[in-house]
Amino acid sequence: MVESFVGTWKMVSSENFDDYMKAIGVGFTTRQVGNRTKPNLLVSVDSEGNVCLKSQSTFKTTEVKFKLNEPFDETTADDRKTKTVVTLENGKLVQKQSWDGKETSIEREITDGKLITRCVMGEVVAVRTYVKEA
Ligand code: DKA
Repeated sequence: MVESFVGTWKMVSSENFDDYMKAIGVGFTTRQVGNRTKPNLLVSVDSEGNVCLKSQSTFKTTEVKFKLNEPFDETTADDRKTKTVVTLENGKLVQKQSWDGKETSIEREITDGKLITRCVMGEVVAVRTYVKEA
């Protein structure tokens, strides 16, 4: 259920994110900022099933609103214009972004009360861990 993701999450660790950003084509300057930034992720869902993922940081705040399984247009923090669809697969919230013939996925799951985010581009995987804010 998407409800288990609802709340405010604070990033506490990030592994291999520079390689992931390189793999999706993020330039040097934005990667420098991306590597230093510790975003908060706000997840909410309304009574009609509209899900909102808001990533807040000193670098940039981005927000997407969508219904599960329904494709939508997304502008990412690094300014890619993607066709995105989010699905729920065995408890994992899977955000697939397609642009310029490429595809990446951002997979989120709750493990031991933490929100684990895996950013996958081909063989390259970054793992970012978020904990719930009190
Ligand atoms: C996350 O939610 C991962 C978000 C992936 C963003 C990719 C582009 C970042 C460019 C600074 O932690």
